[in-house]
Amino acid sequence: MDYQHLLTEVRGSAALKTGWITLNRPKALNALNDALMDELGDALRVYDADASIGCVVITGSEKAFAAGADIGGMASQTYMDAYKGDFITRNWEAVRSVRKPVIAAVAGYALGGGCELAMMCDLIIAADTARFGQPEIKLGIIPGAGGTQRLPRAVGKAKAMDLVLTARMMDAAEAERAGLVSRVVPADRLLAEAQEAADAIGAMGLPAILVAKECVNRAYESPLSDGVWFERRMFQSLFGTEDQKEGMDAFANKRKPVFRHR
Ligand code: CO8
Repeated sequence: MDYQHLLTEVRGSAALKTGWITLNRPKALNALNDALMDELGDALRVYDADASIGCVVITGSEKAFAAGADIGGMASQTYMDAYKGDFITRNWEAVRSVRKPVIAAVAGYALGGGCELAMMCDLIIAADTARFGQPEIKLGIIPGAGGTQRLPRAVGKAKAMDLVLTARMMDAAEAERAGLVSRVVPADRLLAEAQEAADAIGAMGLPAILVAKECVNRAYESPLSDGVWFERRMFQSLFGTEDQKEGMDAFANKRKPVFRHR
Protein backbone atom coordinates (compact mmCIF):
# COMPACT_ATOMS: atom_id res chain seq x y z
CA MET A 1 0.00 0.00 0.00
CA ASP A 2 1.34 3.38 -0.98
CA TYR A 3 0.29 6.34 1.16
CA GLN A 4 1.40 9.92 1.63
CA HIS A 5 1.00 10.11 5.40
CA LEU A 6 1.36 6.49 6.48
CA LEU A 7 3.86 3.68 6.26
CA THR A 8 2.45 0.18 6.12
CA GLU A 9 4.09 -3.20 6.47
CA VAL A 10 3.00 -6.75 7.20
CA ARG A 11 5.11 -8.45 9.89
CA GLY A 12 4.94 -11.10 12.55
CA SER A 13 5.87 -14.68 13.29
CA ALA A 14 2.46 -16.13 14.15
CA ALA A 15 0.18 -18.00 11.76
CA LEU A 16 -1.87 -14.81 11.39
CA LYS A 17 0.32 -11.85 10.50
CA THR A 18 0.19 -8.28 11.78
CA GLY A 19 -0.67 -5.28 9.66
CA TRP A 20 1.47 -2.38 10.84
CA ILE A 21 0.46 1.24 10.23
CA THR A 22 2.92 3.98 11.13
CA LEU A 23 1.56 7.53 11.18
CA ASN A 24 4.09 9.54 9.23
CA ARG A 25 3.80 13.32 9.39
CA PRO A 26 6.94 13.83 11.48
CA LYS A 27 7.24 17.58 10.95
CA ALA A 28 3.79 18.12 12.48
CA LEU A 29 4.21 15.48 15.21
CA ASN A 30 1.75 13.30 13.28
CA ALA A 31 -1.04 15.87 13.58
CA LEU A 32 -4.18 14.28 12.17
CA ASN A 33 -5.99 15.72 9.18
CA ASP A 34 -8.66 14.43 6.82
CA ALA A 35 -6.08 13.22 4.29
CA LEU A 36 -4.25 11.16 6.90
CA MET A 37 -7.45 9.82 8.41
CA ASP A 38 -8.80 8.87 4.96
CA GLU A 39 -5.59 6.91 4.36
CA LEU A 40 -5.81 5.35 7.81
CA GLY A 41 -9.38 4.24 7.13
CA ASP A 42 -8.30 2.76 3.81
CA ALA A 43 -5.33 0.88 5.28
CA LEU A 44 -7.49 -0.49 8.10
CA ARG A 45 -10.11 -1.73 5.64
CA VAL A 46 -7.45 -3.45 3.52
CA TYR A 47 -5.97 -5.24 6.56
CA ASP A 48 -9.41 -6.13 7.89
CA ALA A 49 -10.29 -7.80 4.59
CA ASP A 50 -6.98 -9.68 4.31
CA ALA A 51 -7.41 -13.27 5.48
CA SER A 52 -3.72 -13.61 6.33
CA ILE A 53 -3.87 -10.79 8.91
CA GLY A 54 -5.06 -11.35 12.49
CA CYS A 55 -4.25 -8.07 14.14
CA VAL A 56 -3.36 -4.45 13.34
CA VAL A 57 -0.86 -2.20 15.13
CA ILE A 58 -1.02 1.58 14.80
CA THR A 59 2.04 3.48 15.93
CA GLY A 60 3.71 6.86 15.47
CA SER A 61 7.22 8.15 16.00
CA GLU A 62 9.45 8.16 19.06
CA LYS A 63 8.40 11.74 19.79
CA ALA A 64 4.69 11.54 19.01
CA PHE A 65 2.01 8.98 18.45
CA ALA A 66 -0.05 11.98 17.32
CA ALA A 67 -0.14 15.48 18.82
CA GLY A 68 -3.81 15.94 17.98
CA ALA A 69 -5.89 17.15 15.10
CA ASP A 70 -4.05 19.51 12.78
CA ILE A 71 -4.58 22.88 14.41
CA GLY A 72 -3.51 24.78 11.29
CA GLY A 73 -6.18 23.04 9.28
CA MET A 74 -8.84 23.79 11.89
CA ALA A 75 -8.03 27.36 12.81
CA SER A 76 -10.10 29.16 10.17
CA GLN A 77 -13.03 26.75 10.13
CA THR A 78 -16.48 28.19 10.72
CA TYR A 79 -19.31 26.19 12.20
CA MET A 80 -20.77 25.74 8.71
CA ASP A 81 -17.38 24.56 7.34
CA ALA A 82 -17.15 21.98 10.10
CA TYR A 83 -20.78 20.90 9.83
CA LYS A 84 -21.10 20.73 6.05
CA GLY A 85 -17.61 19.32 5.55
CA ASP A 86 -18.42 16.59 8.07
CA PHE A 87 -15.32 17.60 10.00
CA ILE A 88 -14.23 14.87 12.44
CA THR A 89 -17.09 12.49 11.68
CA ARG A 90 -16.09 11.85 8.05
CA ASN A 91 -13.49 9.17 8.54
CA TRP A 92 -12.14 9.85 11.98
CA GLU A 93 -13.72 6.88 13.69
CA ALA A 94 -12.74 4.30 11.05
CA VAL A 95 -10.87 2.32 13.72
CA ARG A 96 -14.17 1.47 15.36
CA SER A 97 -15.46 -0.42 12.34
CA VAL A 98 -12.44 -2.75 12.17
CA ARG A 99 -13.39 -6.26 13.29
CA LYS A 100 -9.86 -7.47 13.99
CA PRO A 101 -8.05 -6.28 17.12
CA VAL A 102 -6.21 -2.99 16.78
CA ILE A 103 -3.28 -2.24 19.10
CA ALA A 104 -2.04 1.31 19.62
CA ALA A 105 1.72 1.34 20.29
CA VAL A 106 2.25 4.78 21.80
CA ALA A 107 5.52 6.61 22.35
CA GLY A 108 5.72 10.32 23.07
CA TYR A 109 2.70 12.59 22.75
CA ALA A 110 -0.81 11.22 22.36
CA LEU A 111 -2.78 14.42 22.69
CA GLY A 112 -6.25 15.55 21.69
CA GLY A 113 -7.25 13.57 18.62
CA GLY A 114 -4.11 11.47 19.10
CA CYS A 115 -5.30 10.34 22.52
CA GLU A 116 -8.77 9.79 21.07
CA LEU A 117 -7.33 7.70 18.24
CA ALA A 118 -5.41 5.57 20.75
CA MET A 119 -8.57 5.14 22.82
CA MET A 120 -10.47 3.92 19.76
CA CYS A 121 -7.98 1.05 19.52
CA ASP A 122 -8.62 -2.14 21.45
CA LEU A 123 -5.57 -1.96 23.63
CA ILE A 124 -2.83 0.55 24.22
CA ILE A 125 0.77 -0.46 24.81
CA ALA A 126 2.79 2.53 25.95
CA ALA A 127 6.47 3.37 25.97
CA ASP A 128 7.65 4.92 29.21
CA THR A 129 7.95 8.17 27.22
CA ALA A 130 4.23 8.28 26.40
CA ARG A 131 2.18 11.27 27.48
CA PHE A 132 -1.59 11.34 27.18
CA GLY A 133 -3.82 14.38 27.31
CA GLN A 134 -6.90 16.17 26.05
CA PRO A 135 -5.58 19.74 25.90
CA GLU A 136 -8.25 21.08 23.51
CA ILE A 137 -9.57 23.45 26.15
CA LYS A 138 -6.40 25.53 25.74
CA LEU A 139 -7.54 26.15 22.15
CA GLY A 140 -11.03 27.20 23.19
CA ILE A 141 -12.59 23.92 22.11
CA ILE A 142 -13.29 20.50 23.63
CA PRO A 143 -12.40 16.96 22.51
CA GLY A 144 -14.39 16.11 19.40
CA ALA A 145 -13.75 12.44 18.66
CA GLY A 146 -14.87 10.75 21.83
CA GLY A 147 -12.44 12.15 24.40
CA THR A 148 -15.13 13.26 26.83
CA GLN A 149 -16.81 9.86 26.50
CA ARG A 150 -14.06 7.24 26.22
CA LEU A 151 -11.65 8.83 28.71
CA PRO A 152 -14.08 8.68 31.67
CA ARG A 153 -14.96 5.09 30.73
CA ALA A 154 -11.25 4.24 30.72
CA VAL A 155 -9.95 6.18 33.72
CA GLY A 156 -13.05 7.29 35.63
CA LYS A 157 -14.65 10.70 35.96
CA ALA A 158 -12.14 12.20 38.38
CA LYS A 159 -9.10 11.86 36.15
CA ALA A 160 -11.04 12.51 32.97
CA MET A 161 -12.36 15.81 34.32
CA ASP A 162 -8.86 16.70 35.49
CA LEU A 163 -7.33 16.11 32.07
CA VAL A 164 -10.14 17.64 30.01
CA LEU A 165 -10.55 20.74 32.19
CA THR A 166 -6.94 21.52 33.12
CA ALA A 167 -5.26 20.22 29.93
CA ARG A 168 -2.55 18.55 31.98
CA MET A 169 -0.82 15.50 30.53
CA MET A 170 -0.67 12.06 32.11
CA ASP A 171 2.58 10.14 31.87
CA ALA A 172 2.71 6.45 31.00
CA ALA A 173 2.94 5.26 34.62
CA GLU A 174 -0.12 7.29 35.62
CA ALA A 175 -1.97 6.12 32.51
CA GLU A 176 -1.27 2.50 33.42
CA ARG A 177 -2.36 3.02 37.03
CA ALA A 178 -5.54 4.67 35.79
CA GLY A 179 -6.36 1.81 33.42
CA LEU A 180 -5.90 3.64 30.13
CA VAL A 181 -2.99 1.51 28.94
CA SER A 182 -2.47 -2.23 29.12
CA ARG A 183 1.31 -2.30 29.48
CA VAL A 184 4.20 0.15 29.84
CA VAL A 185 7.61 -0.82 28.49
CA PRO A 186 10.95 0.93 27.97
CA ALA A 187 10.77 3.00 24.78
CA ASP A 188 13.26 0.81 22.95
CA ARG A 189 11.03 -2.23 23.62
CA LEU A 190 7.78 -0.69 22.40
CA LEU A 191 7.59 -2.08 18.87
CA ALA A 192 8.84 -5.52 19.92
CA GLU A 193 6.30 -5.66 22.73
CA ALA A 194 3.47 -4.67 20.38
CA GLN A 195 4.60 -7.32 17.91
CA GLU A 196 4.70 -9.95 20.66
CA ALA A 197 1.16 -9.06 21.72
CA ALA A 198 0.05 -9.16 18.09
CA ASP A 199 1.76 -12.53 17.60
CA ALA A 200 0.05 -13.89 20.70
CA ILE A 201 -3.29 -12.88 19.20
CA GLY A 202 -2.23 -14.12 15.76
CA ALA A 203 -1.66 -17.62 17.18
CA MET A 204 -5.38 -17.90 18.03
CA GLY A 205 -8.32 -18.83 15.86
CA LEU A 206 -9.89 -15.91 14.02
CA PRO A 207 -13.54 -16.66 14.88
CA ALA A 208 -12.73 -16.53 18.61
CA ILE A 209 -10.59 -13.40 18.14
CA LEU A 210 -13.44 -11.55 16.40
CA VAL A 211 -16.07 -12.74 18.86
CA ALA A 212 -13.92 -11.88 21.89
CA LYS A 213 -13.39 -8.34 20.62
CA GLU A 214 -17.06 -7.91 19.83
CA CYS A 215 -18.11 -9.12 23.28
CA VAL A 216 -15.66 -6.94 25.22
CA ASN A 217 -16.75 -3.90 23.21
CA ARG A 218 -20.35 -4.78 23.93
CA ALA A 219 -19.62 -4.10 27.60
CA TYR A 220 -19.43 -0.41 26.71
CA GLU A 221 -22.62 -0.32 24.70
CA SER A 222 -25.15 -2.25 26.76
CA PRO A 223 -26.46 -2.86 30.29
CA LEU A 224 -24.74 -5.74 32.12
CA SER A 225 -27.61 -8.19 31.70
CA ASP A 226 -27.74 -7.61 27.91
CA GLY A 227 -23.97 -7.87 27.64
CA VAL A 228 -23.89 -11.13 29.59
CA TRP A 229 -26.71 -12.51 27.43
CA PHE A 230 -24.86 -11.47 24.26
CA GLU A 231 -21.65 -13.08 25.53
CA ARG A 232 -23.45 -16.36 26.29
CA ARG A 233 -24.95 -16.54 22.79
CA MET A 234 -21.59 -15.75 21.20
CA PHE A 235 -19.87 -18.30 23.44
CA GLN A 236 -22.38 -20.92 22.33
CA SER A 237 -21.92 -19.97 18.68
CA LEU A 238 -18.21 -20.83 18.86
CA PHE A 239 -19.16 -24.48 19.37
CA GLY A 240 -20.16 -24.39 15.71
CA THR A 241 -16.56 -23.71 14.65
CA GLU A 242 -13.87 -26.17 13.62
CA ASP A 243 -11.42 -24.15 15.71
CA GLN A 244 -13.26 -25.05 18.93
CA LYS A 245 -12.95 -28.75 18.11
CA GLU A 246 -9.29 -28.29 17.22
CA GLY A 247 -8.47 -26.20 20.31
CA MET A 248 -10.01 -28.68 22.72
CA ASP A 249 -8.60 -31.73 20.93
CA ALA A 250 -5.14 -30.14 21.00
CA PHE A 251 -5.46 -29.49 24.73
CA ALA A 252 -6.58 -33.07 25.42
CA ASN A 253 -3.71 -34.47 23.37
CA LYS A 254 -1.10 -32.08 24.79
CA ARG A 255 -0.19 -30.58 21.42
CA LYS A 256 -0.33 -27.12 19.89
CA PRO A 257 -3.58 -26.31 18.10
CA VAL A 258 -3.53 -25.70 14.37
CA PHE A 259 -6.42 -23.32 13.84
CA ARG A 260 -8.07 -23.18 10.43
CA HIS A 261 -9.96 -19.96 11.23
CA ARG A 262 -13.37 -21.41 10.63
N1 CO8 B 1 -1.43 20.46 14.78
C1 CO8 B 1 -0.56 20.97 13.87
N2 CO8 B 1 0.76 21.08 14.07
C2 CO8 B 1 1.23 20.62 15.23
C3 CO8 B 1 0.41 20.05 16.22
C4 CO8 B 1 -0.99 19.97 15.96
N3 CO8 B 1 -1.86 19.41 16.82
N4 CO8 B 1 1.18 19.70 17.28
C5 CO8 B 1 2.45 20.04 16.95
N5 CO8 B 1 2.48 20.58 15.72
C6 CO8 B 1 3.66 21.09 15.00
C7 CO8 B 1 4.14 22.39 15.58
O1 CO8 B 1 3.39 23.46 15.07
C8 CO8 B 1 5.57 22.39 15.12
O2 CO8 B 1 5.63 22.78 13.77
P1 CO8 B 1 6.76 23.84 13.30
O3 CO8 B 1 8.06 23.13 13.53
O4 CO8 B 1 6.45 24.03 11.84
O5 CO8 B 1 6.58 25.04 14.12
C9 CO8 B 1 5.97 20.93 15.19
O6 CO8 B 1 4.74 20.19 15.18
C10 CO8 B 1 6.72 20.59 16.44
O7 CO8 B 1 5.95 21.03 17.54
P2 CO8 B 1 6.54 21.91 18.72
O8 CO8 B 1 7.65 22.79 18.21
O9 CO8 B 1 5.41 22.59 19.41
O10 CO8 B 1 7.18 20.78 19.64
P3 CO8 B 1 7.39 20.80 21.21
O11 CO8 B 1 8.20 19.60 21.53
O12 CO8 B 1 7.87 22.12 21.67
O13 CO8 B 1 5.90 20.62 21.83
C11 CO8 B 1 3.71 19.65 21.96
C12 CO8 B 1 5.19 19.45 21.58
C13 CO8 B 1 3.57 19.84 23.48
C14 CO8 B 1 2.98 18.36 21.57
C15 CO8 B 1 3.14 20.87 21.24
O14 CO8 B 1 3.44 20.76 19.86
C16 CO8 B 1 1.65 21.02 21.36
O15 CO8 B 1 1.15 21.47 22.39
N6 CO8 B 1 0.91 20.67 20.30
C17 CO8 B 1 -0.54 20.83 20.24
C18 CO8 B 1 -1.24 19.79 21.09
C19 CO8 B 1 -2.74 20.03 21.04
O16 CO8 B 1 -3.25 21.05 21.42
N7 CO8 B 1 -3.48 18.99 20.57
C20 CO8 B 1 -4.92 19.06 20.44
C21 CO8 B 1 -5.31 19.56 19.08
S1 CO8 B 1 -7.05 19.82 18.89
C22 CO8 B 1 -7.64 18.26 18.65
O17 CO8 B 1 -6.93 17.28 18.63
C23 CO8 B 1 -9.10 18.16 18.42
C24 CO8 B 1 -9.48 16.71 18.25
C25 CO8 B 1 -10.59 16.56 17.30
C26 CO8 B 1 -10.92 15.14 16.98
C27 CO8 B 1 -9.82 14.32 16.33
C28 CO8 B 1 -10.25 12.92 16.02
C29 CO8 B 1 -9.16 11.85 15.85
